[in-house]
Amino acid sequence: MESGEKGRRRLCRILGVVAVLLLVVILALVLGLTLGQKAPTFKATFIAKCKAFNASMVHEDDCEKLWGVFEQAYVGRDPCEVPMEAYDPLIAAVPFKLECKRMMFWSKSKDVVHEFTKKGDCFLTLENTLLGSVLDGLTWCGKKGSSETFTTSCPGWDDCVNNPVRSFWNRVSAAFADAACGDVSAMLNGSIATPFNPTSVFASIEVKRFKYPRVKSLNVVLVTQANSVTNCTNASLKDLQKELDQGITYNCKEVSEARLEECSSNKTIPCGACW
Ligand code: N1C
Repeated sequence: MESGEKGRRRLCRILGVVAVLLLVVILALVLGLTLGQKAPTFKATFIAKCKAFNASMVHEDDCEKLWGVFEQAYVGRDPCEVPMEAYDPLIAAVPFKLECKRMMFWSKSKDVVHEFTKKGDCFLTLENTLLGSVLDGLTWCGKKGSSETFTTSCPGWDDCVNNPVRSFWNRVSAAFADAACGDVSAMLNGSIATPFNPTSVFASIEVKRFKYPRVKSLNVVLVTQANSVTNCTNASLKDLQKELDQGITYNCKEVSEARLEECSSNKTIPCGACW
């Protein structure tokens, strides 16, 4: 009698242990799957955006190849030790072929400039190029001793200078500015006190790369709102003029955001006639 009771208790104990073990295995599997998905997810996003950019221009294999060149820049490295030169092979793999007169630069005006460029095909920003469109809005980094791409716990823009995202934008912006020629446009934000900020990518990288006579003029479009604090006489814009290579003509025009919206929606306004 007693031994039957003992046997049952033993069975219960064994069943309990088995149940706990099963739970642990299931948990490990689920965790393993979700953690393991992290890297393929970023890669999948990269490939999908690459293919979507211009299906006719970009061959499927090209996107796979490009991914390989891209990840070489930061994978296995300390995420604060990725200099902009790390992206040199990527830039060499995707040369910019652009039309001089249509290039549009910007600073602190990302939403309004893209709202404007996406409607018509007057101007091209870096986000209208393959690399710009694939990586816009993404965060990535590597880790020493790992071959993975991480999308969380990566250093922020100002956490360290040589982080993978900041170095990418610095390098690709430099290449974009090197490709600029003829009459170049830049949309700056008239709602802030310093539309030409020396720490911005536009001021610290792009403007310095505009060289006369390749670049003939820089046309600033200062986007204003009803209560804008800044106009074309702003002190930072004087600094911009001083920065320009001798020979490049400088122009500045205040254009209200409402007027830009009107130009975006009204197709009868010809290209470049908004200001
Ligand atoms: O620092 P910014 O502006 O002056 O940089 C904008 C300038 C543009 O002319 C672009 O050619 O530099 C290029 N550029 C991008 O195209 C771009 N797309 C997305 C620079 N940065 C870019 N980003 C992200 O915006 C980037 O991650 C960084 O954090 C911001 C910089 O925007 P900003 O300060 O308004």
